[in-house]
Amino acid sequence: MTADLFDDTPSPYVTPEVIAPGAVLLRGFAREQAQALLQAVEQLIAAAPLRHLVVPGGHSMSVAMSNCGTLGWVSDRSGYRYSASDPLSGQPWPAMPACFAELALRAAAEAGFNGFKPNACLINRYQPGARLSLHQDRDEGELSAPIVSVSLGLPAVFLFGGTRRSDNPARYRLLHGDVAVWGGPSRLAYHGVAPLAEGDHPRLGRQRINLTFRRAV
Ligand SMILES: O=C(O)CCC(=O)C(=O)O
Ligand SMILES: [Mn+2]
Repeated sequence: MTADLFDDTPSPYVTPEVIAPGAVLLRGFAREQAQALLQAVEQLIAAAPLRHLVVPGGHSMSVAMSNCGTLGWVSDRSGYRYSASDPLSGQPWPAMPACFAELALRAAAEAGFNGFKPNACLINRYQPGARLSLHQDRDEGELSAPIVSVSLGLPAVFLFGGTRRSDNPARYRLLHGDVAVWGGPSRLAYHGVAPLAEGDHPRLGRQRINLTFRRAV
């Protein structure tokens, strides 16, 4: 059996694991779709390349990002916001592939949030050492919709705390095909990703790809 076949074994998904009110891990939920998702990611980042955004403080993020959908999350020295076009090209972001929207809708429903129609998908690429410090996703305007977050490639340690920055976050190991969903009372929970450990994933090598689906206005 080749490493690649092993990587695409059928989903071991069983049931949601509740990590906080309104927040669940769906372990293995996206495993069967992973290959299709990654093929789509390759096309998307050929059209709208991954880039290290600058934050208002002036430093570049260690995570490289791109977007698809009608709106994309961007950052520069003036702040964070959603933009209908890619600042690199001035062109609209690539459309959200049907397989992305379908997976996000199903994952949200599995977590108890019916009718999720994301219009923004942030594509995050982590290489070893890259991290995302504790933050809230609060640039969306539309806070009644959940966040759906899909992990592909190398394992990561996901930090998930409460709605106050001082709440000590719990740590969860997220693997290829795992999906996290948070909304309702956890919609503004602080979360982040610890520095990515070295590794060699059979499909993605030294990378982790995260797809974060949101309803932005
Ligand atoms: O990479 C992850 O698992 C989380 C990404 C995230 O929190 C974000 O993009 O806002
Ligand atoms: Mn986030």
